[in-house]
Amino acid sequence: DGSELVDIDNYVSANYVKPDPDFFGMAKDKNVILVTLESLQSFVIQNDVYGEEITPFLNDLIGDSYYFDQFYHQTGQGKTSDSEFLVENSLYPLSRGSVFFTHAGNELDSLAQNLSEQGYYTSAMHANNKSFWNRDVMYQSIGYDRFYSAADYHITPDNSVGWGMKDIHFFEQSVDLMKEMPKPFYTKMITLTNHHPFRLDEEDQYISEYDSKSGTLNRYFQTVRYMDEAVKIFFQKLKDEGLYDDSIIILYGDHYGISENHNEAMAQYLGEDVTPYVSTQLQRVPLIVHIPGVTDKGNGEVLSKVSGQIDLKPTILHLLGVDTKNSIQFGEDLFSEEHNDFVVLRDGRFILKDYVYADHTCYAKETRESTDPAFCDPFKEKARKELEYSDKIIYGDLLRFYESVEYINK
Ligand code: GP9
Ligand code: MN
Repeated sequence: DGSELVDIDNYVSANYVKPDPDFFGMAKDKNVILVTLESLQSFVIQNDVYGEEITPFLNDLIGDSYYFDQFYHQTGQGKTSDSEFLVENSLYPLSRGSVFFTHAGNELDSLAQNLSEQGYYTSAMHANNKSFWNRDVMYQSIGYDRFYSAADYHITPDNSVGWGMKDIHFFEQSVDLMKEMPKPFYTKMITLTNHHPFRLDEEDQYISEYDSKSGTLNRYFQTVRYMDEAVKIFFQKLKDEGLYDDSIIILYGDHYGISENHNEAMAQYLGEDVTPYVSTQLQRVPLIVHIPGVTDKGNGEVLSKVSGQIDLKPTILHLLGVDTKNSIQFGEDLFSEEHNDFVVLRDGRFILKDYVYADHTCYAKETRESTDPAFCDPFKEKARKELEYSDKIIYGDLLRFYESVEYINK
């Protein structure tokens, strides 16, 4: 009957952070282009392989954007689909499996639905088979007006590699599709080339391979470099086609690309052992919020707020001037002055401003060594509760009862 939702609603309401009036509505009525960058981790940003920049375009773009350098992925086994779930709903994914498969019929209060109510045309764009990750089913619950999948793209052996269409072609064809969309639109694009096992045609290799015992890590830098080139071409095409000025572009990494199986090679690249502390810090993924007319022309800023994918939904809605006070959400607006430096990963690890809790140990960021557990202890219960409440919503399909809970509280 939804009585369980009352407790959760109270918890969420108590944790609501109010938007900064300078940011609220800053991008009102602009198109929203959300770009999911496959397997992109933060450690490659402003970094190099044998002197060659790995992400030259993104490095420049960061200077023209709000860049969040302490932003974490919070995905589990559902990988890309988990990141989509987090961003659309500001709920945690599940500890096992993918919500996209296990609870595809749930009632949601998604970003797409919220934007539809504001008159936006909403869609997802991904040049893969529509049923991968059960997207064709789950996207109906999320409520997109349209899913541009493999069938909507011109895919040939020539413009494909590995998993499917190469990102450069994906971005080019997507801009052509965007031109036809009713305005304003919200679209979520999902790239594909920078995916394990990170294979590229020779002509697409802009930098040389790394040299370690892990072929995966060695090739990863090259496919990241290719994806960077694709994003550069995408921005140019948005400008050429007149879509750039009326849009905001938000790019984020979906999850790690290099698993713990490659710790030895990673240690060689990083020049330090991959301890549980380092491994947790490697779960950072880039978040770049680019707002033409605001952050471009060198007006960017690096924001070191400890945050995660769960924070994106309220952040985006507030930028567009949409209130989220009555939403069931676990994230906090990243531009709010009240945003808390706290993020919970799906496996229960959590990160604070000065501490990292991993492997049942409290680490100090300053020393990168274990420290007095008392620094982490007060947050254990909050981390546990967040995951538990979010799980309850999913398992009980509790958002079905949301309208009535709102009624009870009034
Ligand atoms: C597949 C793509 C990759 O369509 O989203 O999925 P992943 O393996 O990264 O979850
Ligand atoms: Mn992925």
